[in-house]
Parts: sequence; structure tokens; C-alpha cells
Amino acid sequence: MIFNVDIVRADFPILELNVHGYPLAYLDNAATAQKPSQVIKCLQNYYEYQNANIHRGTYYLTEFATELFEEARKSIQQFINAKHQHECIFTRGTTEGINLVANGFTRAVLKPGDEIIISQTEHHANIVPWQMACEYSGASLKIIPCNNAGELEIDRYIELLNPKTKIVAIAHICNALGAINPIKEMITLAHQNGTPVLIDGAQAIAHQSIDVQDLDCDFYCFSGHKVYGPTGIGVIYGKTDWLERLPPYQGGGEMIQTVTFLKTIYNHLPYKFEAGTMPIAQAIGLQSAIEYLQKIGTANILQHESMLLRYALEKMKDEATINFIGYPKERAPIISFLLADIHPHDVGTILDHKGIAVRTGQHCAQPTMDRFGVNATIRASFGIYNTFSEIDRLIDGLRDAVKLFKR
Ligand code: 7TS
Repeated sequence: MIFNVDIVRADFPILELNVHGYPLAYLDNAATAQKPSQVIKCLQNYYEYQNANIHRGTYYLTEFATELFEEARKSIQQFINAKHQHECIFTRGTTEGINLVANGFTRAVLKPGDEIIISQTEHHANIVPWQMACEYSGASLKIIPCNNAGELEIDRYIELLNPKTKIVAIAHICNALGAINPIKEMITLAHQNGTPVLIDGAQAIAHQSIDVQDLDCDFYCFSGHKVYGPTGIGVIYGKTDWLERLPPYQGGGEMIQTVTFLKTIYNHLPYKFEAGTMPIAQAIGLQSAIEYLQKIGTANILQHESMLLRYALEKMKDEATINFIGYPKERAPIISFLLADIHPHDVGTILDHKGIAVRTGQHCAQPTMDRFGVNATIRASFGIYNTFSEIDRLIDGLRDAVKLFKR
């Protein structure tokens, strides 16, 4: 398919909105992506004609809904190139995926004196669950520092790895700075140390083609809503051996084979980790988002987004008032910056009044902010439907903000 951003934009009803009298320029894709009408219609169709609970009963609708749900799992397996369908567990999102693994490690792996490695630039979702794991197991957290560009210091990582390291948990792409971490190399290094690796793919899933077998990661998690799918759904991929070894995360219906008051036998994978009624419509909606992206083509998406990124960086570099926070060589279409000495929230409000949506604040990455000595940044993040003219509007909006505050 030949990529045409206008055709892509026509699939996203929300982009027709006017905000404060201006067409919406949605530049907060790192927080959540907008949904194409294909996904919205898929959800509506499910609730109108396909809704039933799954894996139970013998009637037509329940069997059909079960088939659709398992088809969604299959398409996710193919999307990330997992070896087996049962290695793809549905969750509520990235946060739940990390909690599932951290909780399992706390109960089945970690002992006092063990170590967990994360990095200085993680989202809180990849910090707090590991702090909780340390609190309950007596393990301790070791932090890979980053340099001024926002890149992880791999020499320090190598020094941190040792026989006590029981898991490494790293973001594929840093949400606050946009840095693409060298995870393949980091996974190899961890495996040489006999340590499994969890990759937080919340940002990467929308901007990279993911092959979990090629990466050889032990766990990979992501959220549906950042990849143009619904909220309330995500995936944790895990290698079979690890998923077999970890205990269930939650108890309830579906995750059991038999229950008596004496003993409960857990279900096999993937159901062992899918307690209760799952977000069925959302899983099917996620499949529809994946199919939508596959139709556009990963190569087209990557090319369009890297052109937007290059254009934005070039333009922003010319603005003396812009101070980049982190300037990694390998970067996803995410840019964090400050504008003169204006508070990011004020900049965000001024941009909003011109119809431009960016995120301002800590981006759920307080340690990253601390590393750069700032309280907050302005963050622009691009997706498949963004245009050069929206970037021009962002630059104009920033110039206007400077003028307003220098008056
Ligand atoms: N990890 C990373 C790297 C993220 O960017 C996010 C969400 C999460 C984990 C948590 O994902 P969730 O879907 O479970 O909430 N990041 C952002 C953000 O940058 N702005 O809003 C949410």
C-alpha cells in the first residue's frame, strides 16, 4: 500500500474535532493513540451481534465469542512473532503485565540478597512493582544510570550484572525522553549472566516491528491503547518455561481446572493467568487495530514517523528558546523539551488554546526528571496520522508562548 497521510487521517473521526476554534493537532500519542473507525466499528459490532461470555456454555454465541477471542490471541502471537499462542497472556495493559511478573518473581524466585536491575529512565510502572517485589522478598534494586543524552550507560550495566541478579526489567523505548534502548545487546548480556529479561514495550509497540524470538527476551509487555486499539487490554508475552514456573497472579474463574476445598488444580497456559471474565471486546478490538496497522505496513509507518521526527528536530533546533531534555542518537518520535523559562504547564495551556495537544509534567517518570534536574517537561509525540503542518503549528504556538511571556 502507498502511504498517504490524508487517507490515514480520514480513518480517525476524532481528528475532525475543532478545539478552541482550531483543528485538533493531537501530539500526545505516547500517552494514548487515537482509534481508527475500523476499531470503533469492530467494538460496536461485537456488542451488537457477538457478545457472550467466553470459554463457557455450549450455545452458539459463546462458542463464537470464544473463537473470536482466541483468534485475537493468534493475531497477537503473529504480530510479535511469539513461538506459541499460549505465550501471549491478555492483561489490562502494560502496568498489569509488569505487576504479574513482579508478583510471580516475588513469590517463586526472589530471596533476600537477590538483585533486580532496572534503569534510571523507567516509567513508574516499571519501577514501583519491582520496589514492591524488593519490599516483600528482601531483594534490592540496582539502577543503570543514563548519560546527558538520555542513553543508558551500558558499561555500568555490565558492572551491575552478577550472580545475584535475578531479573532485568527495561523499557524498549523511554516514554519521557524517546530514547530507544539497545535491548537486544542488553538481553544478550543478561543471558550470559543467566538472568531473564522483561521488556516494557508500552512505547515501542507503536513504533517498531517486534519479534520476541529474535530479541530472545523472556517477557515483553504492551498496552492496546498505545497501538491504536482500545483501553483495558494489553499483553504479557512470556517464554513457556517462565510462565510454567511462575505461580498464577490472581485466583478465580477460568484459571482453574478443578476446585475443591482441599486443593485447587490450576489451568494450563495461557488460562492460568487469565482469571475472571476477560476484556473480550477489547481483545478483539486490539486484533482489529493490529490488522489496521498491518494493512498500512510497518515500513510505511516507520518511514512516516521518522520523517516527522527529523522535521520536528530540525525545526526545533533553530529555536533558541527550546532546550531539549535528552537528545538520544536512537530516538522514537517522542521529544521532551523546555521552552525558555516558561513553566511546561503554561506552555501546554497556551498550545491547547490553539488546538494543539501535548503532554506536560513528569510523564510518570519522576526519577528521569530528577536525573535532568527538572520538575516537568513539555512532550510532543507523533503517530501515523500526524503531519508536517501540525509540527509547523507546534513551532508557531511555541513562538507565540515566548512572545506572550516576554511581554
Ligand atoms: N511503560 C511505559 C514505557 C509507558 O510509556 C507507559 C504509559 C506505561 C508503562 C504504562 O502503560 P499503561 O497502559 O499500563 O498505563 N505511558 C504514558 C505516558 O507516557 N503518558 O501517559 C501514559
